[in-house]
Amino acid sequence: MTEQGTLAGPLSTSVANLCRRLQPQVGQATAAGFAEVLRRLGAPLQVAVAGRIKSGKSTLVNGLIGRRVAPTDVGECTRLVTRYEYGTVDRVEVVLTDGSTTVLPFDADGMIPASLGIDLDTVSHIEAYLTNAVLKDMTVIDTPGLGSLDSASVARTDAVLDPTSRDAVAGAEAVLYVVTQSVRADDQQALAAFTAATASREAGPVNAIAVLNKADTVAPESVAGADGDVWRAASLLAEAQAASLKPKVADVLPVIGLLAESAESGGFTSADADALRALSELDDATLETMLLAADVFTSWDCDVPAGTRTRLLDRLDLYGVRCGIDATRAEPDITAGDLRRTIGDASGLEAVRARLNTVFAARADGIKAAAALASITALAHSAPDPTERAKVHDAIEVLLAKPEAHQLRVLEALTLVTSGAIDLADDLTEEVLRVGSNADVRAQLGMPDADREQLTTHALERAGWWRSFASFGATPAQSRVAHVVHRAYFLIWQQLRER
Ligand SMILES: Nc1nc2c(ncn2[C@@H]2O[C@H](COP(=O)(O)OP(=O)(O)OP(=O)(O)O)[C@@H](O)[C@H]2O)c(=O)[nH]1
Ligand SMILES: [Mg+2]
Repeated sequence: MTEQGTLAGPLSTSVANLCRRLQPQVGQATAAGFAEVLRRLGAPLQVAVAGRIKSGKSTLVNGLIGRRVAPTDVGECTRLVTRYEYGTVDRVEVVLTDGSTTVLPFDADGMIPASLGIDLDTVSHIEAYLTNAVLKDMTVIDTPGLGSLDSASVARTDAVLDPTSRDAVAGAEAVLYVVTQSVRADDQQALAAFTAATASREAGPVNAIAVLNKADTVAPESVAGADGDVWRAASLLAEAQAASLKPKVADVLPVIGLLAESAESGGFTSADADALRALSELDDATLETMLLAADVFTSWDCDVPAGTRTRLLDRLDLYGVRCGIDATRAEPDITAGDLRRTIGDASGLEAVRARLNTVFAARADGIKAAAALASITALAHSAPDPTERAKVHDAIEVLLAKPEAHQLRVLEALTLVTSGAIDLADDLTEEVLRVGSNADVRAQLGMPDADREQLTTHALERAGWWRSFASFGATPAQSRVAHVVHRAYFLIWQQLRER
């Protein structure tokens, strides 16, 4: 296969050029290795969705892809890793442990069948190729629930991730970690295990953001300062979780995966909109009673058929039903399409998408290039001909001296800081993460509204501060990071002046 897609940035381009230039000058085996490196460099970023059992991973995956394709809730597929990749025709393959593949038909609803009809012990994972555009930018890897409810196995971090999942997520370059209301000790362990399983890869540091899923089920009275508002309660809770998961993850964002799935995948139909309209015409007292609990909602005597109400509950749950009714009451002529958009907005998915784009897009170039360079180094190492080895090593040396290679040092610094290997004051840790995790200069400097002169002055000032911290105030380990941050600010300053 030849390389596909576009390269992630200047560093990946330099690495790709290196491969292409050297390819005709090396032996067959090394040249074939280069071809594989080129293919991976051009492939979309590999994002694994991980989290505890039944935290809503697959539902969220459907929301992100914009299609209800991943089986949720029941079925054996929730125990398998599924990779969702971009393809020109929809196709699902089961990959067996012996490396062979079998094509799997979609079920009647266009989903991956919940049951495969194949002995699960012989199955490695599932590959789904879909035409959905989102997958052009990232391959999404849905994983089985991490952790176990019994504390004995939870105690052993290794047991959190079974060997099959470990292999299939080993290629992950970024992680979307799904938590629910309470971040428990085993959540922390699962994340640590996941980080260990992926960080041992050449790809280097794992880039993780977390979502507080099922935000609709947060009881507002359980959160101080929420004023009875579910979304505010979830946001406050997510903030507290961010503090406890830091610096392992960049952020914790509240999200309602179920509403995202229903709004994005066409699960919410005009029949559902009609049902919400009928319910919105009920008197307040009846409605409040019905919305108390799921079984009351479906069993209460009312004109909307019970089956329709069950369907609404499946798609929206009580919180989503209330959102829909509120929107319909506020605007009685609202179209089904606008109602669907309102429900989509209430899911919080847009903020998750935006964050995925900033965190992962900012680092994709470095992540991809680091993995490629590690592979190239390994290829050179195993090349039989010493002149060939020297040629590749020289080319890598030249590449590492280029300004764009600075990203690799930034990634390394981020790994040191996020893994806790280096102790830095909280505000400095935050600053390193901000500079290293954003693509946009204003976001890197934390000055969204500043003009160019203010940005230039600030970048220069921080460059100076980090340089003197590197020389005077720091331990040797801190000093390494400080040099990298100093250089990052210097490059920002240079870039601002050149514009
Ligand atoms: N109320 C509510 N329910 C949700 C939400 N997201 C998922 N669910 C429900 O939670 C259940 C589990 O969802 P899944 O997406 O299958 O969870 P999972 O993490 O993939 O589960 P496993 O793969 O088995 O570990 C389903 O019944 C979903 O409908 C949400 O945001 N709100
Ligand atoms: Mg699942």
